[in-house]
Amino acid sequence: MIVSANADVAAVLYEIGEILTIKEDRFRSRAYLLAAQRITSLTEDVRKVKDRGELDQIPGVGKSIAATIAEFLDTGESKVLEELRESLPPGVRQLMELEGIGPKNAMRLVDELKVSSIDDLEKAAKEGRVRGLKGFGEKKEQNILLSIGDYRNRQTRFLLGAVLPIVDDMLVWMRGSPAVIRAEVAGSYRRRRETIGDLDLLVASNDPDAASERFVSMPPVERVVSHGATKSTVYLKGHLQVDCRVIPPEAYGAALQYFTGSKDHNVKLRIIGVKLGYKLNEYGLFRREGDALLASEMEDEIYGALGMDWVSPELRENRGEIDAAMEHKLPKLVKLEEIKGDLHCHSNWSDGSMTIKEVADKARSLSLNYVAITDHSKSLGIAHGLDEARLAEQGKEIDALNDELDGFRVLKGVECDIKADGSLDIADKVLKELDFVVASLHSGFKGDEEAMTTRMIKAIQSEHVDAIGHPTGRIIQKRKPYPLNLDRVFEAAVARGVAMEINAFPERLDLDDVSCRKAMETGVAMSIGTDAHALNQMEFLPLGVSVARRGWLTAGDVLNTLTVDELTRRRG
Ligand code: DGT
Ligand code: CA
Ligand code: CA
Ligand code: ZN
Repeated sequence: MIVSANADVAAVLYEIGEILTIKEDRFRSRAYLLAAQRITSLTEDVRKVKDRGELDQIPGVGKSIAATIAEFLDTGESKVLEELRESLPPGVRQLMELEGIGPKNAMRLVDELKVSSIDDLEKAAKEGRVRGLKGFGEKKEQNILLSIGDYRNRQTRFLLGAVLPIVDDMLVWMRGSPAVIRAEVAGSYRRRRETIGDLDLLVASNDPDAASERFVSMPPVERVVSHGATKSTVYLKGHLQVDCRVIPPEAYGAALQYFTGSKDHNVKLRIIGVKLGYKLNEYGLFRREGDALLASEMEDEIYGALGMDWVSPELRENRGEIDAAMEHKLPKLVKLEEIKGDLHCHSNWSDGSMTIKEVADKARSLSLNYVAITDHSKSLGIAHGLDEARLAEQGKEIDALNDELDGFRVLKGVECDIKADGSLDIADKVLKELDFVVASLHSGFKGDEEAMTTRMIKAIQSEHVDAIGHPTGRIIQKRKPYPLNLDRVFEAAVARGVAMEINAFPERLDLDDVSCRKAMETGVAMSIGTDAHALNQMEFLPLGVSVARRGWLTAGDVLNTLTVDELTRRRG
């Protein structure tokens, strides 16, 4: 069974036809609309027709439309359509972003209602002005409002950490169906971007109807937007959109490659394919002459046939990974299994909700060998920050616990506050006795770049710091990083052997992937910490590892891959 491309091709031709109608290019518009109809009613897969070189023999399909179809089948895009879309007034183009609004209706709405944006249209629909238009009515007006809601939700992105558990459940559900051979989520999720626009679920199946049915009947589905045998879209609770594509098993690797993206990575890959005389699309890698299939079932076969090593999804951002893959010089990315401990964790001694014993047990259940208890220090009054005396007391509890534990170590640490002048709020002689000192900024973010950088560097140069916690202070979608000259910070960190943290808390992921890579290239060591304040937050560790991988880090770049002894020796 091969999924037919007919519906996708027809949709492209139809849209071209409609835009040409608006442009009063009657002759061409009729030709495209007619061709769209022909393709829709074609009983054979249009790709087979193309393979035989007989596209222009389909009634109603001439040479230029055949070329448009061939281009779309090869590249997934159409230059004619792109250019036509570009040529429309901005208001019309914006309205076409709405599900169910094509070029013709968009143009009519703009003309007859004098609206020029989605905001205008929403207002008009709410005031009941849309239903009066010929051929619209109350039902269509309601649908427009629904589409506007969906559009708005598409603009919001979800935190990777919030999406991970949803995906786990979804995959368990899908794999529970006998019709499902493989199920994975591609797109930005597979690349582990810090935020996710929508989920792109790919299912391998020989029974697309059953697989699609399974998908739309998932428990958390709130609304089914569209439901077809090969492509369906739903909204989950909280308005997370999921697109599901059902693919024949023999083309699964090609689809996985295509829909993992990023778009920029794929564009570069296709250019390489063209140079080799190949073409690459969501159905496979083919020889341009004669269309012989070179690879499609497994993703690594596609990269292999292009003369490249398989590229980890986290690297697929067109940031040099393709050249590295061609030269067989991709980094051996750090793996979750190589992480031996969590280097930033709170307890109920400060503002955490768990006892140190609970933290240790949880860390063991996550297959870790150690965990650093890094509670807040005294400046953070609201977090019940610890002073020197309470730190000493906590140390005794940790010693006693370590005596009981076998093959696991709780490290004595602190998340020490960096004061306004860059000094630390715990005495040096106390810090000296600890196993792991994280220093963080928690207030006074208003300084300019020079002031903030100087303050940070002073903290790095203090005697007993091991790592700088959440180095830029950003909160995703909520707070920008404070101004810092990271180049200077990284240089100071290298000089003193101080690590920069990858804070794995979903809202933080700080440093981010790009800065992480820059730090690594400067020679900075990185530490990963969950910053857990509750037991389940210790499960954020994989998020930190994802950032590290997106930052091209290897095990050697990450302190958490060291054993306790190696860590202690490093501290000197
Ligand atoms: P997101 O959803 O905004 O977080 O980001 P992505 O990367 O998941 O983007 P999405 O969902 O629009 O598409 C998933 C992947 O599918 C994308 O990374 C590349 C591929 N793709 C989708 N549409 C196109 C297209 O029109 N042309 C090309 N070349 N690739 C596409
Ligand atoms: Ca996506
Ligand atoms: Ca998508
Ligand atoms: Zn902190």
